[in-house]
Amino acid sequence: LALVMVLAATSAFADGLLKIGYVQVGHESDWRMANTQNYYDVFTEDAGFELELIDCDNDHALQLAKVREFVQKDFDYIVIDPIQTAGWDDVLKEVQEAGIPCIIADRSVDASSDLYTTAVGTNMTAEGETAGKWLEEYLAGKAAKILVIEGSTGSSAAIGRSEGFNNIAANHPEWEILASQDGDFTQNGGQAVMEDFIKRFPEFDVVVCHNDNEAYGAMDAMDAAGIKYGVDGKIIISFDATKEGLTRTLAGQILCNVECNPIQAVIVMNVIKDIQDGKEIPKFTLVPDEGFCAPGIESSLVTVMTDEVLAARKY
Ligand code: GZL
Repeated sequence: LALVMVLAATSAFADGLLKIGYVQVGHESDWRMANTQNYYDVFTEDAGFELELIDCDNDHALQLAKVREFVQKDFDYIVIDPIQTAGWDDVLKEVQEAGIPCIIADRSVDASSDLYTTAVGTNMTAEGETAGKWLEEYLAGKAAKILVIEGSTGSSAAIGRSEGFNNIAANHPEWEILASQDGDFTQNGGQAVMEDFIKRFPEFDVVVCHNDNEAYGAMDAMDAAGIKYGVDGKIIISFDATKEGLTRTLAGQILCNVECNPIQAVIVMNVIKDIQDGKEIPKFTLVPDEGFCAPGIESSLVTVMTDEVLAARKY
């Protein structure tokens, strides 16, 4: 039995590759596809890794099950991008008891940071505040009726962006948030919510979309209803600043687009290497991002889009 165990142990490391299990949110948006591709580009065998990435198709229960599977298969590292913030304590304890380092990436969990090794991600509340501050600057005291197409309910991205935007809106009694509804970070979701909003609210000035794909859906709905948007129409604010999102910002269709950088795999890989080298690692590593606005708009807060800015974008 001992010989068998030794052989088994050596076979696990025979190829010398670190086995990384990544439990991914899904494939709901351009941002998500860029994030997934980035992990495949970085965690290669040449770089010393064997990556298994599971697309959990926005199914929280499936995420928990796949993490437990990775524990059974004795992965060297488990990386989790949590669909929702709630419900992670038990499975994180199981990962910890199995002695497997666990990295929370992109979105965050409502669990004690004692339950995982470290986290890597953006500051979603700051992203929401950037959007609010840009609107504050653009409206310059004018009143506004605001509609919000939120991201997936319960996700740290939707929670953070709403919290940040509302932090700024709280200072503006002349702003009226008419409604806020979940568009699930998809183009179809954004279109369905916007169609409902158009029926319910004949008067509105601003549509805040929690990601670019929702913004495209909102534009589809407004096009179908003959509603103009852009510098001479409704103000569309979006998040993610993907290549297509910034193309539409440069075209003046989206007036403000707040980046959330999906290119996070190298940061996660460097954290893993530091753990391998026994280095002290921080509990959180911030992925920096910035904001953009359409040409012709003066702003001290965000970058004004130009052809050069768009050409330099990587995703
Ligand atoms: C944000 C990320 C969000 C993106 C959406 O970090 O989790 O999920 O904003 C994606 O495009 O669906």
